[in-house]
Order: sequence, then C-alpha cells, then structure tokens
Amino acid sequence: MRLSILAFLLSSSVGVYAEEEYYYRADYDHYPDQVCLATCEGTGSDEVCTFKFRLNQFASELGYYIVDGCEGIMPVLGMKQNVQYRFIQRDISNYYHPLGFAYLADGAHDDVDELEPSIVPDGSSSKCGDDNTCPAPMYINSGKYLGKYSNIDEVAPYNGDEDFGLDVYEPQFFASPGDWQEAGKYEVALKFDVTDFTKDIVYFCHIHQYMSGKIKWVDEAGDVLQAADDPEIPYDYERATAYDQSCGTYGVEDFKLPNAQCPTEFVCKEAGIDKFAHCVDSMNCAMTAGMTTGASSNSAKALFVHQMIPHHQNAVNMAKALLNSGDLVCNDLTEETADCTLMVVCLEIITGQNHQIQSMRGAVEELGYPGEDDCLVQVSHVSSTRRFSVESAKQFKDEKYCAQKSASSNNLVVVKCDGSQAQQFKITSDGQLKAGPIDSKLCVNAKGTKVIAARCAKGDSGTVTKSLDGGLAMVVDGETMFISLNGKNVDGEIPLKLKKTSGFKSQGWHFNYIEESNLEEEDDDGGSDSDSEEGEDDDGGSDSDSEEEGVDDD
Ligand SMILES: [Cu+2]
Repeated sequence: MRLSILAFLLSSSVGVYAEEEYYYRADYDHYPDQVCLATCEGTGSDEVCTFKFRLNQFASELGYYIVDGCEGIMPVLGMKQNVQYRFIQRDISNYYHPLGFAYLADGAHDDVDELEPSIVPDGSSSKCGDDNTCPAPMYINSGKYLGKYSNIDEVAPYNGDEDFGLDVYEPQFFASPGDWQEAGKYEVALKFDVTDFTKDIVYFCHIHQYMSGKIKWVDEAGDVLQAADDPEIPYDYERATAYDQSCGTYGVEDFKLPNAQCPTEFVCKEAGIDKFAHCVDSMNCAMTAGMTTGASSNSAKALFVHQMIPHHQNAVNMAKALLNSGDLVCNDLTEETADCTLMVVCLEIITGQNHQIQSMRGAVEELGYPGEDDCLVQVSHVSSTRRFSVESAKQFKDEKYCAQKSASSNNLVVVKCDGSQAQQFKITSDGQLKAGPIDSKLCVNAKGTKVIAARCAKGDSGTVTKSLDGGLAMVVDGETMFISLNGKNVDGEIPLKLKKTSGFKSQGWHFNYIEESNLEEEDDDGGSDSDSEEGEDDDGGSDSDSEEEGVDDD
C-alpha cells in the first residue's frame, strides 16, 4: 500500500527504551538466503562468538527477533561446531522472549526435540545421551550460570546433568519489565560439540510460538555444511504492511476509516496528534469489526475466546503504537516517572496479552472449536446519517475552502466554505463519499485524474479513504491516488485533481461533522436511512433516499 510512504519514514524510529540507542531500521524483511555470522574473538579453544539479540516489536503480531549486524528479521545464523557461542539477551526488547534451541521449529510448543543434555542429535552416533552430556544451551544471568550441566569449561566445569538452567532463566522473563531489567544481564551459552550432525537447528522464543529462526552449521571459512533447508520452518514470517509499520501496529491496514463495520470516527477531535489518532481509529475499527462474532460453537468458552482475542489484539496494538509514537522517553524502567510507568504498562500488555492470545487459541483448538467465528455487522446507520463538510487544510487569504461540485461542470472543486448543503458529504455503506444535498445521488469519483461528482454506483473506483496524514485517497485502477488542490482560483473555484504524490502536507482535509441537531429531525431516525439506491443493505422498513427529499435546510 502506498498510503503512508511519508509515514514510513517514521518507522526507523529510535528504540528509546533500548539499552543502547538503536535504530529499528527497516527490519521487516526476511532474507532466507543470507547466512549471518557471529562476531568472534580469540582462536582455537579460546574462541568465543557472539550474537546480540533484540526484538523488532512492530514486525509482526508478536514481533520478531533481530540480531545486531544481521539483515532483516529472524536472520539465518551461521554457527561453527565445537566453538563457544553467546546469545546476548540484555536489551529490554528481549523481555518475555527467552531464547530456546531445538532440532525442529518451535521446540516444546510443538512437542518436538529441543537441545537438551539427554537428547542425542538425530542420526548421530554419539553416546552423549547416556550421561546427559549432549549439546544444550547454558542459561546465564549476569555472568552466573543457572544450571549444573556443562560442556563449556569456561562457564562451568564439564558436567553431565539434566539441569541446564532453563527452569530458572525462563521464569525470570515473566517478572515485571523493571525487575527484569534490574535483575541482570541475560545470555545463553551454546557449544555444539557433536560433529557428525549437519542438519539445521532452530532458535526460538520459549514463551511465544511461531518465532523460530534457522541456524546453519558453517566451517571455518563461513561456508555452510548443508545447503538444503532441512528441517524447514513450517510457516512463513508475517510482515507488517507499510501502514501498520507507520503505526507500529499489526493487522489494521484494512480497517482504516471510513469502514462500513465501524463508526465514522473513534477519536472525535484531533489536535496535533493526528497521526496517532488516525492509527487509533484504524485499530479500534479492527477491534470493533473483530468483536462482532457468531456463537456457532454454542459454547460460552468459545464465545469468550472469539471475543477476547480481538480485544487483546487491540490492547497490544494500542501499546505498540504508543511505543512507536516516540512520545515515551524512559531510559530506566525502574524510574517512577509517568513515561516509565506507561512504558512498563505497554511492555506488559504487548508481551503478556500476546502470550494470552496464544493460550486462548490453544484452548479453543483443544476443545475442538474454530479459531474464529467472525460475522459482518454493518454500522451503516452510523456512517450514513452523519453529514460533514470536507474542508481543505490549506486556506486562501485566511478563508476556509470546502469541497463541492462545480457550479458549471461535474468537477469537484473547493470554494469558500458557506455551510450550504452543496458542501455536505456523507459516507455510504460502500465507503463512497456522497456529495451534495441530502437528495443527491452523486458520489465523488475519478475520471482520469479528474475528481468528479458522478452518479453513485456500487463497485466503482469511488471508495475514499482518509490517509494517515489527513489526505483523501482513492484507489484508481489499482493505484492509490490523492485528492489534491490543482491550479488557480477561477471564479472562486479551485479545481481538484488526483495525484500520486505523497506531499499531502498541503493537501490535508478535515471532515467537519454537522451536529445532528442542525440536520432535519427526520434524519435522526435511528439510522435506517438508505445509502444504496438498491436498498439491499438496508435493515428493512426504512426510508429511502427519495423520501428524504422533503427535508431541507432552514
Ligand atoms: Cu516471545
């Protein structure tokens, strides 16, 4: 989607809550064919290689791991066998995401083998399982090893044991963010010392499923021992759209207002925080649409889950969007400033509620109910009755200019705002902008690059979307175009034109809603007025457009 190229620039925001200043870059892509090597120091048995882990919270619903020096999300890591590695998890973005290592994607989430002292790598002739000395991660907090097993003498004396520290390490990630940050410096040591095994292994999050990345074995020169992807990660990585990236959210792209399933707005008056407010509008619409569900399972448990998941998703999106806004400044989560308090709340919501979403999905699956039971409920009675003027953000000689049909043609133009019905619009249940007096059957549409008022018809190109920056976008032949001021003031009219440019700073639009009380009494009829000429999406027994004709302004 083109809508937010400008806003996209904001996605390389500074991770202000990171341990060190860090740019999230445009780390939303995944590069399956790039093998990223660690930073190594020392030689021979003294060699220690390091991968520094963080999370891009905004890359997907759950966020994805990123690794310093590696491109993209969930990078494929190249590891040498028989060499010590450290996976550093000090950055606060690792909160709630303790690393695990497994032979197949998702480890225990999917009931497959993890790297554990008692588990012999598949196909290896090693007898390491007999004395609990098989390759396994060793979990460390602030330099203190948390387990008993060891195959790295520099961390702890060699020892066969089933305890490799995970049972201490993982629970600490459930602490509050401030306590977690204060508790120490988390890292995992791993030396894979079984050398008759060349299949890929996997790093993954021990709390959240679907966050598995590949580790391939490489030789001294950094060349892979096994080119084939075996085993495969059995799912594709999600990718936040440009719009979601600009908001910091996931999955709200399709719920930009206006949307027939949502009211015309959630944030009623924007002032200076338009972009964040637009994001809130979209995510609230996603929740509103998501929280209209069926009850086909005939189960209170299923209904609870189907309703609670979109509810939780919205909490996560709101928290992510606030983090993404850059408005919170907190360098130490244990400080009791308002910003730090809110940052802790955001981090807890994102990680905890995402975890609960996965638990709830698992529960309905176990109960044999479908994961979703969505139904479409049109809120058209809300979106169809409210009328508004479309005012250009750009003023001329301090005069406000509003859109309306030209006096002399079908072209849409702006003229001085006068509050007349000619300058009133409403959004139809199809997402079109209906232009002009209450009995008008004209909708804003495109003719080439001209913006015209043409007879409303379903399924044409006239779907109008308010973009993040307050621009008005229309999709014409698959391309997003922006309604823009064009040319000179001729006889008090300035024509409009569709442009591809994203310079909508000067092309923003305000919807000035007209109070219901200023409209005609008949219009306040409980929302049953009809948008569609066919009346097919009506709720029955309602008045039609033609019946509105009797209504006129004072
Ligand atoms: Cu996680």
